[in-house]
Amino acid sequence: MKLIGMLDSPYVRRVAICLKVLGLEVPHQSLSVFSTFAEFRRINPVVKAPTLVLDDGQVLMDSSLILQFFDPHSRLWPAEPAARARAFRLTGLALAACEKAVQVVYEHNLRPAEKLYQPWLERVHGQLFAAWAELEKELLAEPLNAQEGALGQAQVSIAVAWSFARLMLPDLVLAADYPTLAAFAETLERLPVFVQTPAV
Ligand SMILES: N[C@@H](CCC(=O)N[C@@H](CS)C(=O)NCC(=O)O)C(=O)O
Repeated sequence: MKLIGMLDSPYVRRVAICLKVLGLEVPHQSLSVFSTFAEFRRINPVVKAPTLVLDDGQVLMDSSLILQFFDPHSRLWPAEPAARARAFRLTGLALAACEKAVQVVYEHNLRPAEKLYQPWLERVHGQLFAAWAELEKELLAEPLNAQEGALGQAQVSIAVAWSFARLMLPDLVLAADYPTLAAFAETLERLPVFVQTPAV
């Protein structure tokens, strides 16, 4: 079995951290969907990170599905329905923030500057800021447990999404605008499972 993808991808990183939280050791190969596109494509023709190659050769993709594969009893989610709904909501916001941040990065890094489409970029910025604003409100209203023993998909996904955005879009996503979120992510980034799984 092998997990494939670079830890600078928030999707790969959230899987890698969650695997550690679950106490699972899965071999990891750092292949890039860009600089090692051809090699990646030989493993997964769709070239999506993360990719998980199973021992029987089956190739899975999508971070949420890969995590579901490794966590059949939902240890990374609260069991109580209201807490579970909140964890799903927060994780959904974090994943939307990842998606929008990745879109902004691709827009700037892959498209020639003269071909940037400003109305699209503004729409994506608005969606990204909305996701952070919702998360900021949520964490302010009811803090999440940031202790290593209490980590689930919600905490991991929020912190990973935030750190990715701060790393890749430091002038767009400002810590001062979302202080609760920034402090929460900073706390998690100091935990051993995060430190052992660096984005860079
Ligand atoms: N919904 C997917 C998103 C994965 C994703 O978009 N990963 C990026 C890397 S950050 C990727 O594979 N990019 C290459 C591409 O889409 O062509 C997940 O949760 O795994």
